[in-house]
Amino acid sequence: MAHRWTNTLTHADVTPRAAFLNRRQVMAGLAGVGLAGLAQRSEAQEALEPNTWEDITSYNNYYEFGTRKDDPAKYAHTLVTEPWSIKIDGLVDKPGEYDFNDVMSEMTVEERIYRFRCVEAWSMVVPWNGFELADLLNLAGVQEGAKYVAFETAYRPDEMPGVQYPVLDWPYREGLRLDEAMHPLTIMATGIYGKPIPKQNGAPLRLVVPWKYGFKSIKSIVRITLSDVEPPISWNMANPREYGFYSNVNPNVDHPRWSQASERQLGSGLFAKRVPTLMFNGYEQEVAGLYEGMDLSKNF
Ligand SMILES: Nc1nc2c(c(=O)[nH]1)N[C@H]1C(S)=C(S)[C@@H](COP(=O)(O)O)O[C@H]1N2
Ligand SMILES: [Mo]
Repeated sequence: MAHRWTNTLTHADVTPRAAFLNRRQVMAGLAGVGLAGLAQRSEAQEALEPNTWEDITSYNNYYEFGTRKDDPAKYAHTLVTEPWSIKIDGLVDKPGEYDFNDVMSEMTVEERIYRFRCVEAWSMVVPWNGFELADLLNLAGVQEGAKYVAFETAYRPDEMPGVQYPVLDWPYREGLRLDEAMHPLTIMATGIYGKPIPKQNGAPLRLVVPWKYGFKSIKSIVRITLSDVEPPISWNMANPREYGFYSNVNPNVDHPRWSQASERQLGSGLFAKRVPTLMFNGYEQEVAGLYEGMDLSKNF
């Protein structure tokens, strides 16, 4: 593991449930203002316990396989992920088709436990395995003048039953500003819980940008293009009033049809707990600087 980020959680950071409950019991027996903050901190820590493999791989959004949450787990097995290559083009020194296995042999894979917040106001905590997108972009050599990175998912009507429906203008497209793409929190995930990432989660590699709504985290990527103009993205093309290019998690900017102030924290239990949504999904300290001086309600 190359380095650790303050908001990069590993299993070691997760408070075991029993220890947490004990501490709470101890605190309940104590009075004092100072302890309230401490109790709150433990609460936040506890909330970062990763979801189960079952949660993460059975409740998915991957519209190329259908729009129900259980469709991807049912149908994504038809996606052929071997061999796989990623076309990297545009403003790069070494454009071309990059074989997935060749890329993997160059990358350092780490575990990153991140909060994952969908624009639909549900969230999970996922223990991803992956490498920094910056490392891949540097492999291709980003040219002076590149300002944005565009991504495309595979479009394969024979393997993707959902693309016969015009839910989106396929292929699924996403984009980031170059500085967002180069940020060390931005990863290409290739695994979950130390296993290869399942097809319903975007095998063999998908983007994860933890401070943005989940739809920015585009799956099964076949193309990455560096350019000097903001690229069109699928959800913004479908509904520009509801989905902006930035889509940073922001409890103060509501979706036109629902509040973003809180979220349902999904768990394998019987019900989901409603918790307040954090600015930049809890990664404010790391990423707020990227948006200094911007009006976040306009650049939503
Ligand atoms: N190609 C593609 N990527 C996609 C989507 C999709 O429909 N197609 N859904 C997005 C949305 S809305 C979310 S919330 C996440 C869900 O990721 P998960 O299923 O791994 O939790 O994937 C994102 N990436
Ligand atoms: Mo989402």
